[in-house]
Amino acid sequence: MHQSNRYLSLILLAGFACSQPQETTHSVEADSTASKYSHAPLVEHIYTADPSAHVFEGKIFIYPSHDTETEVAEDDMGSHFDMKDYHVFSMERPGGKVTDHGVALKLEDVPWAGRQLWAPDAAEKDGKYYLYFPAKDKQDIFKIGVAVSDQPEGPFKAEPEPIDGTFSMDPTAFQDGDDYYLLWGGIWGGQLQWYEDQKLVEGRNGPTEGLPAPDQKALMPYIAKLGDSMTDLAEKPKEMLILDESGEPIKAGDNARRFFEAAWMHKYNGKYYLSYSTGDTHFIAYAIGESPYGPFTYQGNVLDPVEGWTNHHSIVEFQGKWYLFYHDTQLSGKTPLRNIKMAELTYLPDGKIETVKPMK
Ligand code: FUB
Repeated sequence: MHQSNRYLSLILLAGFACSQPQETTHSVEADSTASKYSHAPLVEHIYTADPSAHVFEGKIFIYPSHDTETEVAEDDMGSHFDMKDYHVFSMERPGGKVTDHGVALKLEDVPWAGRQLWAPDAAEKDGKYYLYFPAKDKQDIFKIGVAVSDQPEGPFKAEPEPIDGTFSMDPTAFQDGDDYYLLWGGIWGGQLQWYEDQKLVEGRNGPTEGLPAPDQKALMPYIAKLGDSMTDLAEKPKEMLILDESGEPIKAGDNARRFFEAAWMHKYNGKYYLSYSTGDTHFIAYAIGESPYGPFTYQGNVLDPVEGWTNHHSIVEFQGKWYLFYHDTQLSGKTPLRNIKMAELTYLPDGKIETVKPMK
């Protein structure tokens, strides 16, 4: 399709998608042989990013960010990721139709939020669905909110306040039997470096102020058990320690292995896999632990760098196979206008993950 025609269709379809479910078919296998990309975008009618996938009601549901064109200039705080709503997607099977269920939550319907609806995630408990999402509050500080629905696709109703005790962004909900956990955090634009002992240090500014020196322990993600209501934390958040092969915490200057943002957790063969973006080195790395709290030992990469600055993912099991969801910028060539993709994930006999190559 000619680029300007494609752009026009995107605008028209984006407007239409607000009121009508959209359907599109995709392949989980390689993109066409002529393409340099290993996988095709799941949807093309709107820009999507940060896909968090779960199996609810026997289907795969995807909770991504919704990227849109913005006038906001790019900076190291991610101001150009200026998202204003969420759409939820579902598919009955990998390779099948992808349904866009339309707008699930809008910024204007979140009483405490000021701007930037970043990467969300979702959980189900006792037939209710919980959407966990980060947004900057009216003071421009990231907090994590929760919104509730009776259906996996929403619409979701936001709680009036952010979840007490949360800070920074990129929440992930992890279910382990009857226990549910929330993990989160991110440096630079994610503001984690502005906190000491989980308290905001007044006056810290920008992407690097507050970061540890390169030879010091890196900042790590946080985790807390969710309360019975799923809308609060049941305990004080704990740091999730990521160690190197000698049992030493990964250092802040170890940019190819240290935690940056986009934590995800899944369980495979009784072990807890913590995966995350390394940010400025653009990998999705992973580390394995014996408990959801860690400590975790660094293992390698789940996903090599994608086209575009950010890398973000989720991992889910569906009908006995494992899948990686991620994004790149194939449709736009622009960092803030991303598109979600999926790929099959392979475990080696020793429990390691075969690194997914997003480009051929
Ligand atoms: O989509 C906005 C931000 O970009 C996410 O919260 C980060 O993980 C990165 O993907």
